[in-house]
Amino acid sequence: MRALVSGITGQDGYYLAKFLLEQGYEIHGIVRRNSQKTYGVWDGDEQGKKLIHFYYGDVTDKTSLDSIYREVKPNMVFHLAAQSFVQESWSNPEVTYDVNIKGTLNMLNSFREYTPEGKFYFACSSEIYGKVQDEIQSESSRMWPRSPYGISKLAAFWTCINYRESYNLFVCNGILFNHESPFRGIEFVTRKISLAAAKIKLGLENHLKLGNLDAKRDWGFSGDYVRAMYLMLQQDNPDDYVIATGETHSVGEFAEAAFRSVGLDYRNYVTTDPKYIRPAEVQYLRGDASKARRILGWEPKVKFNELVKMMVEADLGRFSKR
Ligand code: G4F
Repeated sequence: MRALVSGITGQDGYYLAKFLLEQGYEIHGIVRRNSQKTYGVWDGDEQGKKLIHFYYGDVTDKTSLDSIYREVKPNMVFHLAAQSFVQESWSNPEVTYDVNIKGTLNMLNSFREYTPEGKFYFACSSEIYGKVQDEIQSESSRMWPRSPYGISKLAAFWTCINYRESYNLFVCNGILFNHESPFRGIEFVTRKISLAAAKIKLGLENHLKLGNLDAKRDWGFSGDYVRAMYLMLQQDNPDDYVIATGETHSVGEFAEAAFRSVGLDYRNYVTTDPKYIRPAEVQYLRGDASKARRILGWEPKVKFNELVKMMVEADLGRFSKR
């Protein structure tokens, strides 16, 4: 079995490829050419990197995708590449729309042209619920995105459904709620906090500036969520699934737990800075993954406190070695 993964250099691409390798898959990943020849998370795993077939390409460049699809002829496509930072999407809405909407359309068109018998997974997001209308959000909840990022994911979500219905393709949307790990980018709040808690503990820094401490998220572990992506493509029929833990915590609670795990009180170190407040906030997310539980047999394994601890310990390890 051959899997093609866009966004392979990020957190989810890394966990997904590791998981698929264990299942005996051959992994082909699309990487954007850059002058430093960096491979994201894989640069910390030279052994793992050797097992992946990398191709230079860009989801906004259909010509590059066509030649990759022609060469790889994947049985499964996992389209994870995105401009994934919500805050950035207000500064760069056009890039966000190009990468997230046009990029998805390009991936689907190449898929349709070269491997229509294959299976396609799209990394959609709980940001599509935005100004939530239900206490707990499921596949049938009303969608009300609050950022250019959320809008782009909603447009791509409907594009995937439309391709499934119009051309009878096996295309699934994973509506993933926030999922984190020690490989999370440092611009996201959980990693920003785990890094700061570790550095403050080691005496390398003395404070942390955050934005909205009251925003609530349903945070799970990326390593658990990539299993759900795989399971969606093992079914007989394509469908859309919410993937979430069902628990919600505030940013302040995350900071509290992270600092507590190194014996510190976050209130002595965390201040708020208006620079990190968003023009329109998604105040609350909590997902209902009962459909994924029922049909895919999927369960998250890592609990909130374990996730926080895992991230802080990894950052302590990284910085105490220096
Ligand atoms: O960590 P965040 O930047 O993640 P956000 O915006 O929820 O988006 C992530 O999850 C989505 C799934 O729901 C993905 F689709 C998306 O690609 C990404 O992975 O921010 C989380 C919350 C927000 O409410 C934000 O306002 O944390 C709040 N926050 C408070 N202070 C902060 C900060 N966020 C960041 N990034 N930095 C802060 O200093």
